[in-house]
Amino acid sequence: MKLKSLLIASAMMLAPASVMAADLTIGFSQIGSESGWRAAETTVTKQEAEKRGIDLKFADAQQKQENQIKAIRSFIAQDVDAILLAPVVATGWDEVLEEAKDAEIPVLLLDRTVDASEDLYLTAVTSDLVHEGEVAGKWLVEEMAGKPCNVVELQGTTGSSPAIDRKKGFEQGIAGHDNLKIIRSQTGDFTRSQGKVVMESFLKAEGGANICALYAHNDDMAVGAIQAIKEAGLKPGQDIKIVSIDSVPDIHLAMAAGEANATIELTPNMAGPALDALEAYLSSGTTPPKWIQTESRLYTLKDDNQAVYEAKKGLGY
Ligand code: GZL
Repeated sequence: MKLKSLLIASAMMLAPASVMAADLTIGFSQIGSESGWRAAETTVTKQEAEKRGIDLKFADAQQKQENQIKAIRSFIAQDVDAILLAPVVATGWDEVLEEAKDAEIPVLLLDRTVDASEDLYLTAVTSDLVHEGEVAGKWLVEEMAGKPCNVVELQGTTGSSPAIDRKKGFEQGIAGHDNLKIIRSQTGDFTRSQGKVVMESFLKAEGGANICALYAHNDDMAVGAIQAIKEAGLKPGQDIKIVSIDSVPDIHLAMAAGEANATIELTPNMAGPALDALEAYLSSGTTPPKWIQTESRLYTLKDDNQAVYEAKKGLGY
């Protein structure tokens, strides 16, 4: 543990638990607000920091990696005690993470990973993104029960770890089931608007009758695609089956109406486990595992989706 962390640790060990985190100033470089899930993650992160009396410096990168790098450099200049980073893409972080390491400022990754040496971050709090894609694929295998099905795929942000891993997982999930064929796959950048635009292009290119299912890397793109499917005169959830990921309120509203079929839940609370790990590291030198995995669960039409919608709608999405 570096001198700076040692000094914080000794100060925190002398402080009563109630003020342990109160002295911390933490920088949070957030990707932006591209989806309902992202908005919820921001809300929950601010709540988790407030609960701990942490002074959170928030920076919205508007989906741009250069803005995240600028924010991290600003946090280093302010000599914050730690940095939370939700990395928009997986590559291009080595230099700025080295700068944070040289400044003895621990970096904790939220909801996405980076292609960089593990010694450049304290821990990554994410779901198993490959597993999420696999669950979606296996759901479709069961749903189609051997019947032929042409699948179109709305990928997340190009170069992001969820887009890479959810695509890989879905392909693993349908492997060996030749009745399922991915006929179109393109990024919708995790947004509703792009999800609608790209689904319109799929429908134009293929014709609705040739598309049996949509796999969207997040619910927001699926909600946008539902609009496109309706405008094409087709019934989403029936003419075209829809499976996506996040479990935001609006996908449960669509499922309650039979307009979507399945979603895999991603918790927006990545910050809670991250801040717990940070406090243990700073107060008693407990080094966390490099990966803290959050749980995922599948929701289908068998669930009470109206009740799930009601339960989730006030949670910052
Ligand atoms: C996945 C997360 C993704 C969400 C999207 O861990 O990074 O980013 O699934 C969000 O809704 O845009």
